[in-house]
Amino acid sequence: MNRVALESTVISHGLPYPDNLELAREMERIVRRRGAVPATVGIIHGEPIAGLSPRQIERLATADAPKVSRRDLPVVVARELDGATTVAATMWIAHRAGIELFATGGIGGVHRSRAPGLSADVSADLQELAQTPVIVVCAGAKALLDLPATLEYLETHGVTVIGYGVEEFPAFYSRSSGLPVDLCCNSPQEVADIWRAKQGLELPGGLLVAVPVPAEDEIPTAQIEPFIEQALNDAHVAGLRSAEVTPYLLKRIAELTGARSIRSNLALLRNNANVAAAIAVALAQRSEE
Ligand code: PSU
Ligand code: MN
Repeated sequence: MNRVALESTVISHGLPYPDNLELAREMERIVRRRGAVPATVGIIHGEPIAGLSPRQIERLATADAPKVSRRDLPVVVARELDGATTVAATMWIAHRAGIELFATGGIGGVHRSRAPGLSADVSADLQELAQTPVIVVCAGAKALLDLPATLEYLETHGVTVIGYGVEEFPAFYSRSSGLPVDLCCNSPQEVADIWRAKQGLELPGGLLVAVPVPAEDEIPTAQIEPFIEQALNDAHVAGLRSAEVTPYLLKRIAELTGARSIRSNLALLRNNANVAAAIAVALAQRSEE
């Protein structure tokens, strides 16, 4: 089955309306055009759904749905609430629905630590990659995170990190981070081979495919870094904790960088939908052989 999961936290919390709704629809169109089947994931009235209807997508794009990561799943289900799923929660729901591919923008990671003695804020996305068998296609992770620590965490937990056409881990708005990936794949078939090998070995967990933002929409590191510093400082001053941190930082960076960061964000999401769909099609062909 060549289905591709798409997440909903990016719709509800990652992009402003109406860009978010337009993008959610466009990612589905891109996946279809490539010959795969889109399944936008979210929670409606306490029901986890892999394959939201257009009306349900519109609802998550316009209503103030809470951000739902793994630990929040039982709460929104018990209380019959709507929820916008993070990478972690989307992976879990996608896997239960039998979906192997998932396209997103940026994954969560290990945050840069702000104060000595304060324990690190580590996204549940990383732990999910360690245990749930889904291929996650992303543009790396934002440089507001501690990228070296994020990659170390993935290594410790046995998650192979593939650079799609690149040798360096991309940093979301920027194509490079100075940090090497585990290997470079240049085609969807190569990724499919590694996935099938992983399954053959019965290794648990997912695979991370990092695709750099298209060159024309890149914001180079030197240009984005001052804004990241500013956003981190503001978050520190505001005293944010836990699940509030990432949405706050994303919103603040978008405010500070304006239309340019949104354009970059939209471009990489579309690109990732394309790559994920191509891998889904390659996997389906392998299964037929
Ligand atoms: N990074 C981005 N855009 C996003 C997110 C992260 O550049 O939209 C969202 C994703 O849904 C991701 C979540 O799974 O934030 C991570 O949140 P936390 O760090 O609280 O685990
Ligand atoms: Mn966190």
